[in-house]
Amino acid sequence: MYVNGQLAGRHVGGYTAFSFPISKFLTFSGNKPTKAEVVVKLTNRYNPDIPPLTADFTFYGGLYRDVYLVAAEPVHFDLDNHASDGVFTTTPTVSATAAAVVVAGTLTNEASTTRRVTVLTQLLDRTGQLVARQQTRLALKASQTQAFRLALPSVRQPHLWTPDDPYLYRTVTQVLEGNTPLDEVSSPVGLRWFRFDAAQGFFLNGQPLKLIGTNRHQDYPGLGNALPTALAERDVQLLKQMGGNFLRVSHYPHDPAVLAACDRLGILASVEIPVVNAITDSEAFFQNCRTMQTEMIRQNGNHPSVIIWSYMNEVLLRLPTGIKRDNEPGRVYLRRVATLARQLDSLTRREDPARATMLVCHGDLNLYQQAGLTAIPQVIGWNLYPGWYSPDLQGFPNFLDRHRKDLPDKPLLVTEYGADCDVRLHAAVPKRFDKSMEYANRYHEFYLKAILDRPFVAGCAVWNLAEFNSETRQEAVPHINNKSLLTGDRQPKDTYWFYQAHLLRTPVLRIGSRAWTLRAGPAAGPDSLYCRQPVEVYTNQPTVQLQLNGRDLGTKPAVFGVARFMVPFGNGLNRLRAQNPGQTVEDQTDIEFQLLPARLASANLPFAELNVSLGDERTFTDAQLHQVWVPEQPYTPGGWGYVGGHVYKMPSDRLPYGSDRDIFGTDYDAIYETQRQGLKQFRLDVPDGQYEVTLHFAELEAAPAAEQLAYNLAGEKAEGSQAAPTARAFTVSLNGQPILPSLSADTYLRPLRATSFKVPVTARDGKGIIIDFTAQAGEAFLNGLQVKRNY
Ligand code: GCB
Repeated sequence: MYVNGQLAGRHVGGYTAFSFPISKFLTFSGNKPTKAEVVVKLTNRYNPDIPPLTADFTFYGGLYRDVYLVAAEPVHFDLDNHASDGVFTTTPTVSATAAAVVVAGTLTNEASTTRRVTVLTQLLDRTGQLVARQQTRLALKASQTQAFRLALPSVRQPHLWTPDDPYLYRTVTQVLEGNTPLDEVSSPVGLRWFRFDAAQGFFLNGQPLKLIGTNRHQDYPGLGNALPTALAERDVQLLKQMGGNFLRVSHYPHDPAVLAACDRLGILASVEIPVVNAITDSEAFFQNCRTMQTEMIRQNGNHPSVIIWSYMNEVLLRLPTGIKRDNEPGRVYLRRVATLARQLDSLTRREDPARATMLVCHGDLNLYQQAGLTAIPQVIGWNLYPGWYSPDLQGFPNFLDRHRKDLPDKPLLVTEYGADCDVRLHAAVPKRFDKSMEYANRYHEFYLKAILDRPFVAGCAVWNLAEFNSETRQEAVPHINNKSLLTGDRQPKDTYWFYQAHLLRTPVLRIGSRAWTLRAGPAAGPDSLYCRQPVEVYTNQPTVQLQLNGRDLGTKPAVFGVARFMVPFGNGLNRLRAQNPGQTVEDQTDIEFQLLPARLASANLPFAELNVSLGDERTFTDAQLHQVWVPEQPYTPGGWGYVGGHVYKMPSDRLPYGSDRDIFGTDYDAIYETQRQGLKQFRLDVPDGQYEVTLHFAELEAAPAAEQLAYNLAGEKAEGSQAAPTARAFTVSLNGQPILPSLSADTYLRPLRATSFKVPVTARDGKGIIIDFTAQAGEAFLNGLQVKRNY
């Protein structure tokens, strides 16, 4: 930062506050400073000495939090202590009958004469009544700084702070010269005590309390990291409304408004510095980590919501190039990581003995043990994704039980778990990595049960509260990580209601599918006028009764918070109403259903449009265009479907079908990421009339030339190999007319790029629409097909 052209100070790191004294750069007219120019220069260029080095979130830049100009009297509380308040309130002992409150800090005299002052601390209750006070007199010589420590008289019968009753006292600490206040700092005070127990979990104020909540990133669509504080506070409120009591502030300290909201709303919090995936073995990196940890603690330590300081996230996930867990450089690297962890852990315990230290690991227990990391912190956090990144959900409880056995003295938190959830995608038979809402629902049901069944698990934090930007991700929505309970614009997914049903004690009854109110599906049979699809109701009531357009669909028991119904949806508006038998709580939602005729020439249900995602098992709802894409099906006479071919599957053990590569030139990646290869025909036995056919293609089998990422802040190239485009050529004809005579890499099929063609067609003589695919080289393919009847 420069003031009037002179360097005032430098700060390293993008997630903690910094402050610089600027008085000496100012010019004065009398005792008023004349106009000054303050210039802040920032860079987010990759620097191996500054964490984070890599991570699954976008490293934005700029000054994105509040900036203050602080004007102080010559005698003031310390302004140069790592951008902290300079005054620290602690509660060394708290019980149900008495609480000790201590206020400590440093006073500075920048005047040229000795000043005699009083430092006075008052503890006030929520209504502003004085509870206790303490003061001390100090004489500060010119340019002297002096520490003070004021132990307030014990608070009798304290009103304890809990998630249900987050009662806040506050300290107001003043420097007075005679009766004139020169400076004042206040802090929230929550009187509570806690402990972690390896066998029994977490205790608050002597009572067991399962910590359940989420992680959060500071991210919002269209704003990046530059969130107004109101949005940061809203996130904490949404967590509270879900019934959560825990927030892992990941993977770096957030705006102070977040912890202030946690204090007010009764959310316990863990905060960490951004050491993610790997370290650099340099003194500068180690020093920067220590400074960040110190800044984090001093800037946030006054928040009673904080119970954990953490300092590494999955630090062994990405071993640097050439380093293997069992070679000599690997052993050296692991020792250095452990050295850094020990430094940060003991620094934290020194700085703040009242909070627990935590190190967060990915699910490779052997590796963290081998490195000696599991022995260092007071609590171990595990980020566990069995059933997502690895095949079997059962791996999750197995891992927890293994921790209990192998590390019997170490308290544990499940610091992350989650599954991608794209609210546009729905699967009748959900599969791992299909990104459907239904798979995420199953995943969370399984995980929460395993967590609740194990008292030794102190708590858990879902990854993540809301969707967030991650530039290098290539998913159904590229650059977005959607393992979350809320969409980017903070609309609840079904999983949010699921947790609410488990966590709130007030009656909860919510029809799920809030993000799936536009649906489509085929009629159950040639003369049928309905299609059965699932609807889930999230509740803490024993049973749920559901009505469809006023008609009773029966009563179902809620099993682990969910009552499941198969609803016969008719074409058009379907009003669902759910209630508990006592009718004390109810919910209602409208679902618009586009019923597709089983027989396309049906007079009862005239054909209007069909949108098909080939090689896909999911439906895709496009809220913007008000269209629903249905999964492919084989052709049957009278109906529609493909003839021949097979589902494309990228060589990956995770994806059940399709690809997860970013498809360029479209926002409909999910449609273009799946395809049917080798198909011969697509037929629709539509009645005679005038139609419009749109065919969608994207070559999935070759990687594109590396494209520069929009936020390529690390200077890395886009991921992916430079494989040559697949040799393929095919023609497409429509009702016997060649419409696309030469589709190949030389014409339109550029790798991972969306291409579509819209063609008018007349169906006549009862022959419907027949699209023929003829391969000259390789296999023909089709990703999506839309057919609309014009008249
Ligand atoms: C993790 C990381 C987190 C990622 C998450 C994911 O383990 O700690 O930063 O975003 O997994 O979605 O893969």
